[in-house]
Amino acid sequence: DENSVSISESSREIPPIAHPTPEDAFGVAANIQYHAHYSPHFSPSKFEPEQAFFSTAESVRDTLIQRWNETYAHFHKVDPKQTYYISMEYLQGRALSNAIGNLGLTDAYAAALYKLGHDLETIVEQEKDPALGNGGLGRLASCFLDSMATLNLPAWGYGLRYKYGLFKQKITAKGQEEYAEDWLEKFSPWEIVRHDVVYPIRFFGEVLVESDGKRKWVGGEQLQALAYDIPIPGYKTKNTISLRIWEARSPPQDFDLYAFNAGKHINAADLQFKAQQICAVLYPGDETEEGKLLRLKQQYLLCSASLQDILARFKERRSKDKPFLWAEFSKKVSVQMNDTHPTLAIPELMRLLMDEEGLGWDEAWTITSSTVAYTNHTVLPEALEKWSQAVMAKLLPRHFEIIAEIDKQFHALVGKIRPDLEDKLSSLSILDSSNPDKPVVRMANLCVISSHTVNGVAELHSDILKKELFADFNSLWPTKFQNKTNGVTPRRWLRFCSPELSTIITKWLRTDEWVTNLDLLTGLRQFADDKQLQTEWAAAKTANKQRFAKYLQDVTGIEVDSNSLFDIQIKRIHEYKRQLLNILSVIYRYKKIKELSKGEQMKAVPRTVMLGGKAFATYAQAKRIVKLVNDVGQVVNNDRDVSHLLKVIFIPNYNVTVAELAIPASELSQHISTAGMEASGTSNMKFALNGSLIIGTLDGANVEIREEIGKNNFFLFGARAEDVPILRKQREEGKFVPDPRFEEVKDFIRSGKFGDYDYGPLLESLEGNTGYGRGDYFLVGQDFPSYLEAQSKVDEAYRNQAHWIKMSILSTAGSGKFSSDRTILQYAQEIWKIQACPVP
Ligand code: B1H
Repeated sequence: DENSVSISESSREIPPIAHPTPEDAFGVAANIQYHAHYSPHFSPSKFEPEQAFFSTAESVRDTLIQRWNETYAHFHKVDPKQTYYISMEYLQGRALSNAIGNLGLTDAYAAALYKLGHDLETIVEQEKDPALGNGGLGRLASCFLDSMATLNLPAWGYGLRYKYGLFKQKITAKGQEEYAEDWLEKFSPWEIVRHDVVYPIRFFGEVLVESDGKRKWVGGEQLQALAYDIPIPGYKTKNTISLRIWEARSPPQDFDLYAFNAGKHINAADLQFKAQQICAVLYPGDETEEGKLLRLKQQYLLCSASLQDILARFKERRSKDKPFLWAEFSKKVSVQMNDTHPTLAIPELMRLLMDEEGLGWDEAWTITSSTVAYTNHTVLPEALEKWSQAVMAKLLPRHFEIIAEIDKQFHALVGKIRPDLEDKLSSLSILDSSNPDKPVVRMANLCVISSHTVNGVAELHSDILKKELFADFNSLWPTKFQNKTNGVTPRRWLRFCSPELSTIITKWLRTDEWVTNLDLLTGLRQFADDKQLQTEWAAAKTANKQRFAKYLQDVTGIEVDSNSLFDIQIKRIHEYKRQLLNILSVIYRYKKIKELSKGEQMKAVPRTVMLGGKAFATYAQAKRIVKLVNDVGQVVNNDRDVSHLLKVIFIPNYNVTVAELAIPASELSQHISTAGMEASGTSNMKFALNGSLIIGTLDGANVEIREEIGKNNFFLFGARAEDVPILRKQREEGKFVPDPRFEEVKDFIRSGKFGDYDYGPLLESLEGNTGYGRGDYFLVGQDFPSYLEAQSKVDEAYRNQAHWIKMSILSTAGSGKFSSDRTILQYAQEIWKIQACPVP
């Protein structure tokens, strides 16, 4: 009859998955159209750039999912030792052009979009830049993921799925204003929600001691962490790894239907609301107790969900044929903590092994301490995390117990093997109760004590860790400390952001292998004097300058002369990074230009000074610096006597996308932190790689960059790290005699030339001990004269364009060391002990 279905024998045959991996323009276009029709997010009548972006991204995603699955299955089969990189921050930047570039499908997608009436460039610009991080530390994590995938390493990232990333910065007459950045407003095409990957997360509650002495954490609030995967494709490899980000939610059954029906709508959704708050924003201001608690909740959610996931995968990979031994754990798993923010991974792993898996303390400790490693990214005392013991004990009572026990055993160990260090214990211990009003947990000490390896991020920084910050730990465990100089991915930061320069490099090196073997760039050295290369190089730089000038005109309305020297400082606004030193010298330059005769003006080098960066919303001094830069720009750019020789532009809303435009256009970049304070810096590497010369101090990775590209190609100035404490002391003692030019500039600001905004607090911070600030703690006055001299050398050098271009070529040629592929390979070999596992 009509309703019966006839099933033949052959209907049991399983068809292959009809997966759409189109590689030619026609197939790609068909696939994009498929998504436009059958994965609709908009009304069907529209196929404008925005719709085209989402359909294109979904088409790319098909290929990424395919490769992600194959990679996961391959890792599962081979069961290699795997690294998990845990970070509170990632700054991924836009994904579309990077993904099709890594897949080698850029031309196919460009041609496909052309068929559909669009151009790739416009489509790429539709994508939001997800800013799930603050600055260098977050961008480093993203460069590392790119290198892990490209090197075929069995490695994954874990992070948090903040609803709102770092704020959007707008500049108004008042200075910086912050607006929420809703990167998920229209959903992200790159994340794949895993409804089956959900873990319970507990807060508060209490610890019960059971009859056998076992401890059990019960009660409190119970939430869940839900996994979202962002596929990370390697360059020219099938391997596609994962950035798994967690979202907090309340357990579904927790929606109190009875309360809701009884009209108590808000009560019913209480836990849902609490869960939403946890992942609402990146680093909520932690001035208040509420804010601090939220940040600790975020850190714990990240660590607990990630460790539960890691344990589940460890078990899953050996449940079939192999009997499973916990002692094997650290031969299969390595965990890297990106600064102290994920420190709770340590007590959480201990808790899971003891309370959930039934291991004893000693066994759990051996496993934990041979699994976790810690990267330190700063020596600034205010950035070294300390949590109130009371807050920790309340939110995470079991973890606080475990931390106290680790501390106790550490004390016993020191007593046993290094009694000479016992009088240092007050500074080495994890729990610091020296201030009875505010006992704290020192997260860095917990990390150093529990990790098998601790590393700094540049030679100088790692030396400071060994000789100063962690000197006593270093004497206790000298082999624990390592250096891993940071790096950046050459894919995003040269190959894709400057196709013009890339083409020239490939042509002269006769290979594009430099994209995965950046040391090959040294091959450019032999051509540095070649007129033909110089001409091509200059043309590429000019094209990049023009592109950026157009962008600046669009966002600021200011017209930029593409023939002027492009001088750029882009990074978070912080006193130690000394944007103030930069703008004070710009003011000096402005004054001097005004004093020149017409004839002298003809000889001056025209410059466009650009600064960009976000100031933390509650960092008043940083916000004053932003305001000053903008006020100086207003005056200088509207002064017809000088504006042909000097422009000052504040680049608004600095982020990864802006960096990709600015760095290739830069000719001079500023990395001018007080020596000893910038752990590494990573934009310095991106600029050097793009042939932008550096004016800088001997700080962080500048030291190594200067070594690699040659002293003559680096504009050096300023005090050395070892002299900084002495100079500060002299300053305190009133022995510092300021340069008259420094006084002249401050007076000029005081005169009201740049408006009536109160710059008092900013200027006072530059004085000796005036009460405000720390008496020019950052040594702006000290370094001002040598900075001006270095700037004059820049002008002089720029007058000889052929020589400048040669230096620019040598800068790129010497940047091979700063590939994150090199960095990650060192982590893999020297810390993680993992090997490549390429998908066949
Ligand atoms: C770096 C941070 C950082 N170091 C605290 N430390 C944060 C500290 O919001 N917080 O609480 C956020 C970030 N970030 C940077 O790491 C260094 O300053 C750079 O010099 C370095 O290049 C970068 C990557 O290693």
